[in-house]
Amino acid sequence: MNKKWALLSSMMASILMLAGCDWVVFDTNGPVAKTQSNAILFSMALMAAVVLVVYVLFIVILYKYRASKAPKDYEPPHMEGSKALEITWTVIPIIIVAILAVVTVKTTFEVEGKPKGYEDQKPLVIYAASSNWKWHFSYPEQGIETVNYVNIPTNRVVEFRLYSYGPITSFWIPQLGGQKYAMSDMVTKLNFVAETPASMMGRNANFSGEGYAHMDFEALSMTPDDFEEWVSEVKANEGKLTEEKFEKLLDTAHVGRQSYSSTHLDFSPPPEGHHHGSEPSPSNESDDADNTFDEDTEKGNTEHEDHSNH
Ligand SMILES: [Cu+2]
Repeated sequence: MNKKWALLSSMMASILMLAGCDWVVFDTNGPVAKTQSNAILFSMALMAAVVLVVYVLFIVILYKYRASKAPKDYEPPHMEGSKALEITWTVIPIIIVAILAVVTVKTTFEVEGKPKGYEDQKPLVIYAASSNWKWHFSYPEQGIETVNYVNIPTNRVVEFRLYSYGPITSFWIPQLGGQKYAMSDMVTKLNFVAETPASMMGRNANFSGEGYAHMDFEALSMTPDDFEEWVSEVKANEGKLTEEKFEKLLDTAHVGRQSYSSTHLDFSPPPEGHHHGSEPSPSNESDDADNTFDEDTEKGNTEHEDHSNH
């Protein structure tokens, strides 16, 4: 009776636990999340197959070598150094690990590139910066900025450029794809496409301090028309984000949603191009270096990759 109860309650517990999860990683919206979700499912299937083989062998061997009616002094023939067996249990794990490695590397390169089917589209750039304990979203193309929510058009590549005004955080919208670190000293990039309009959960996935748990936001994908309409509404109705306002915002721990009709990118540029890396000491900063920086900015030459000489 006791055993039955134990079994029943453990079954109930797992059912409740499974019902409590919303499986958001597998509830994909767009090609990047789909690729990652497929890689996870494939790995789990392969591992399940290994577990299945082990359990079948376990049962077969338990049965085959159970206590028998053989005489007490019976000793089975001694086997040593079976080449066939040793090759088998060395080669099989190598094959399994090789398959997992190939799939993982292929997936990693695939999700780092332009999303499948959207290769020749110009991405919509959105800077996503974290500060204690908020997310700032700047749309340089549209000239608007939001706090703690991000709206994106569907069927358009969105290039999130991540950085932080504080400790390292991790930017994660599970339904769009995997997470990446946002750091104070360099910009990291994530390319996503949302294919259906949806309200998605986004959050900081890296413990960064006491307010970390509150660093969640809504990522709302909407049709391109709705997106354009929202952009013009923000431009028409919201105030400009001044340097003073932005500094005050950075210092405020918890804020709700905010919208502005300008971005902080001009007076507080992201750590990319010549803005990345540690601040040089003032004595090292010659006039010449300043001129180089200005020229680069004029050419729109702000990509990290373009700076090979520093
Ligand atoms: Cu660089």
